[in-house]
Amino acid sequence: MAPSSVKTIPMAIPSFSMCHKLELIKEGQTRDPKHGGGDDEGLSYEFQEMLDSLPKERGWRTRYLYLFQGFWCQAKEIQAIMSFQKHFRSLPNDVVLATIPKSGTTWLKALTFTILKRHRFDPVSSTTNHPLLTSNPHDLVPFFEYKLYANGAVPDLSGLARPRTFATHVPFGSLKDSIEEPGVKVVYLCRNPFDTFISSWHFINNIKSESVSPVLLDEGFDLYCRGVIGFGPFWEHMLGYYRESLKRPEKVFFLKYEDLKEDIETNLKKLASFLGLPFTKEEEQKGVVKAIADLCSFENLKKLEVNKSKKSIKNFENRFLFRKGEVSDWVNYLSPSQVERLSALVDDKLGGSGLTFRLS
Ligand code: PAP
Repeated sequence: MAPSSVKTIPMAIPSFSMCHKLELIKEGQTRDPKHGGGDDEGLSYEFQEMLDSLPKERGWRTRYLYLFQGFWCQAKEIQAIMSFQKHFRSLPNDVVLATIPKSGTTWLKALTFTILKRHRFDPVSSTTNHPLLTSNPHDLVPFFEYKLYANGAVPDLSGLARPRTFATHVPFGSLKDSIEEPGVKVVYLCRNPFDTFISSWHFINNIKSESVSPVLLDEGFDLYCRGVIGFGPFWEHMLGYYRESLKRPEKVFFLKYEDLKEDIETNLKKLASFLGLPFTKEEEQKGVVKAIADLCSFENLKKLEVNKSKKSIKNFENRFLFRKGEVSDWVNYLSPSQVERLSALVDDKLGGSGLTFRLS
C-alpha cells in the first residue's frame, strides 16, 4: 500500500494578520496570471506569496493543488475560504450541508431544501411551481466557497430566509469555529471512496480548463490514494465529520449515499427529525416523504431543462452533475490491483473507526 505522503507535511495556516492584510490589498496589485499556471489570475502579490509558501502538487483541473490548513485546495478556493472563515457569522438554526466533492452534494441540497421548505412549496400538490423544477440545487443552497465568498467577497447574509441553508466542501476542522453557535446544524453526506473517485475522475475531465492536460485514470488514482484531491485526503474528511457526529449527534448528522439509495424514505424521516421538522403522521399518510424522494431523484432532476442546458456554478454546465447516480460503477473502471490498493488504504485509514461502506 502506498504510504501517505501528506502525513509528514506540516500544516500551513495563514495567520489572522495575513488574512487582514489580504483585505487591504488594492485591486490591480496582481502578478502575471501565468505565474502559477493561470489558476491564480487576479490574485494579489501577497496572496501569491502565501500560496508559494504552501506545499503543492499537480492539480486535477487547475495546475496546482495547495496544502492549506491540512487539506488540498485550489488557489481561488483558499481565497474564498479565508474570507468565509473571517467574515461568516452563524445564526441559530442555520443548516450547513457538508460533503467532499462527488459524494452526492447536489442530491443532499435538493432533499434538504425540499424538506425545509415543504410548507411553502408543497412537494405533493404543487410540483408544477416547485423551485427545483426551474433551479439547480446549487442555486437553492449556495456554497460558501464557490458562491458566497468567492473571489474574497464579503456578502450580507442577514436578509436570507430562515433557516438559512448553506453548503461547503471544507473539512470539519476548517468549519468548526463557524458553526459553534447553539442551534446551528451540520449534515454530512459521504459516499464509498471507490465510486467517489470514479465520479470525480469523470467530472474533472469533463470540466477542466483546456490548458490543463487530462488526468489519466492511473494518475488520478495514484493522487487520490495519496490523498491529493480537492478537500482531501478523503479519509481525513470523512473521519473529521464522522467522529464529530458520534461526539455531538445533535450537532452533526452523518449520512451515506449508499444508504440513501437503499432506503430513501427512512433516511428522509431521520433527516427531517434532525433538522427539527419531523414529518407528521398526516404528512406521511399524504405521501409527502415519497413525493420528496421522487422530486429529488436522479431520474427526475437529470431530465429537467435547467439541469440539461444551464450553468449554476461558474466554469461548468449543470449536466455534468448528473452522470449515472449509481452505486458500484467503479467495477467498470478499476483494475484488480487498484481495487486491492484502495481496499488496503480504506482498511488502514478507516479500520477500527466504525465507518464502513457498502460497495455494491
Ligand atoms: P459536487 O460535489 O460537485 O456538487 P455531487 O453532487 O456531490 O457533485 O456528485 C455528483 C454525483 O452525484 C454524480 O455521481 P456519478 O458520477 O457516480 O453519476 C451524480 O450522478 C450523482 N447525483 C447527482 N444527483 C443525484 C441524485 N438526485 N440522486 C443520486 N445521485 C445523484
